[in-house]
Amino acid sequence: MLIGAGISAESGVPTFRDAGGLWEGHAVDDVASPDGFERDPDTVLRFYDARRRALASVEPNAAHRALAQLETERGDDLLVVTQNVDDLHERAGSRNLVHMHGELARARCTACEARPAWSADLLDRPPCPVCGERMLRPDVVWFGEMPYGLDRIEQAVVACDVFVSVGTSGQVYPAAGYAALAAAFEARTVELNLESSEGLVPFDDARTGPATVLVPAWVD
Ligand code: BJW
Repeated sequence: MLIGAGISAESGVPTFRDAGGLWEGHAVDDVASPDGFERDPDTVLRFYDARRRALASVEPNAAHRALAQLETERGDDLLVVTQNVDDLHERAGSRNLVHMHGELARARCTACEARPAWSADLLDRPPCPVCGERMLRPDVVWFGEMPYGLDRIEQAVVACDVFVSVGTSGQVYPAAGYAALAAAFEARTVELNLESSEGLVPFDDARTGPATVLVPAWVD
């Protein structure tokens, strides 16, 4: 399953590109690129500190819970690949999970590459618990950076029987290419989204509606 921001929208986590989304008030390059961080680290750290704090007041929804339930039935046959940096899948109970664009709950040290839990607001520049340098940044994947877990993800995509895309606009690569890759390896492809995305190839089955309705129905 490939997951995007749409699955967490009904929990109150804003998407990126929808009306009212996160990118509406920000130039993407300012807050989601290594150059933006170099130019103005405080603005970027404030943006991620605020998003991390906001996570404390949201809860997993029926779509996250349905996927966690599916994992209890299917075990390792189900891999959830999320582009989201929130922790709502874990809080719902999913364990077989890849956060390909990183996690708000972690920081990354640009001095020693440690990925400690994000225990204080980064704007205060806490020292890295491993090397002591004050070089922590959000552990998220910005444009131009390599996403996490690509080998594991690609192995799963080419081997799966069914590829399901949930709540992603399909505009960001390499994730946006996975449905076409799965189709090339003869998987059945399914999209569950509020509005159809315009992918590289059409999905075999495209269902439109809110994730909290579509995902539990699909799992049943
Ligand atoms: C609902 C709903 C409800 C709403 N129910 N649904 C090939 C071609 C062209 C360019 C490239 C290419 N390959 C690489 C690139 C460059 C670049 C890229 O893709 N650029 C494009 C903009 C063109 N990619 C990269 O730089 C990536 N790295 C990379 O490629 O490394 C080299 C490499 C080479 C070869 C192989 C592999 C790698 C890195 C991308 C990093 C993306 N980072 C961000 C920020 C993360 C940190 C943060 O959270 O701040 O990730 S950008 C942002 O977009 C975030 C998201 O994960 C990502 C995807 O967004 P998503 O989830 O799709 O959200 P939205 O808002 O776009 O859509 C919401 C959807 O929900 C909509 O469809 C709604 O309908 C739906 N929805 N409510 C169900 N209730």
